[in-house]
Amino acid sequence: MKPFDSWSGGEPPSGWFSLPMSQESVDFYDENGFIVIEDCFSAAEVDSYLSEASAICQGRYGPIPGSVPVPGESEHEALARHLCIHMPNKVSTAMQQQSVHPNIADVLTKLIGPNVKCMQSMLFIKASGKPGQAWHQDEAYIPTRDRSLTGCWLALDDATVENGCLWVIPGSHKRGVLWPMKFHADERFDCAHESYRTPYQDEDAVPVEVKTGSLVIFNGYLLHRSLPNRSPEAFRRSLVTHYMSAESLLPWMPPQPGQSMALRDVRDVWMLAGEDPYAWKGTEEIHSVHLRSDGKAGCENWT
Ligand SMILES: O=C(O)CCC(=O)C(=O)O
Repeated sequence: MKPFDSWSGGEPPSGWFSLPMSQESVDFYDENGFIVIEDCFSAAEVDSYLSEASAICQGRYGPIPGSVPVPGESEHEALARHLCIHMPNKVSTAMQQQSVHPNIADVLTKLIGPNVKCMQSMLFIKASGKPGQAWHQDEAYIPTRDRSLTGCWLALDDATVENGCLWVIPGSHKRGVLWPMKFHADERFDCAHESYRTPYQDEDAVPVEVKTGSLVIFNGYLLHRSLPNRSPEAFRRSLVTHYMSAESLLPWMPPQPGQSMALRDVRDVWMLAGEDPYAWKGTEEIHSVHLRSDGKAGCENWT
């Protein structure tokens, strides 16, 4: 399998991959840090997640802190008020079930190992004019210790360069280096911080244009970003879930006083596949559904 940048013709690959996972797709992932599985979810499944997205944005599953419903607003207007909702699985049974879908299990048990747990979901609505997210590595947000963090990005609409698809730097996961992050003032991007001091240029990136129902799978060390939605009216909706090996502890938050940093293990997790070697610890409900800011308010510098 050749690395992405040695494909001839300068065109993005047209075929991507499909289920069941082939050795070729595993090799492509190892080399490039991402793969696309086309038709991973059916049209009916995608429609059900879109209905759930509307219900969540309209407040039909209860209030989302920071989201204020406008009396009489249309479904379109309710959606358009939101850039990204974190942890929609905490209020939507369908989205919780999506996070443990057998097709995701089929893919991730081949990429991560037999025992895989999930710790996060995010629903991007990204209406026309809404910003993208600057260059980053997901591992800088979710530390997994063994570098097993893997993102699964499900396209609920066709994702194009115009409406703000993902861009990735193929192979940027391979060094295993976590680059520093800082606040940025770039209006193209939301509040999330930006990786810097990396050895890569914007020109090294490729767009990941995918059809509805495709799943983009990417390594937690892969540098990726998205640009604003420049289409006149289309949404660019996606459902993103994050996974890691169940053997690895998840030090996502600082330890309590008296707790060891080395043994810190956030247990707001659920199993995708296999066995949880730490099942004896039980699980906890820490996170709840919440909004991501689409502006710069509250952003601070950190490295
Ligand atoms: O979908 C986007 O616009 C950004 C998603 C992303 O960067 C992520 O899920 O880590």
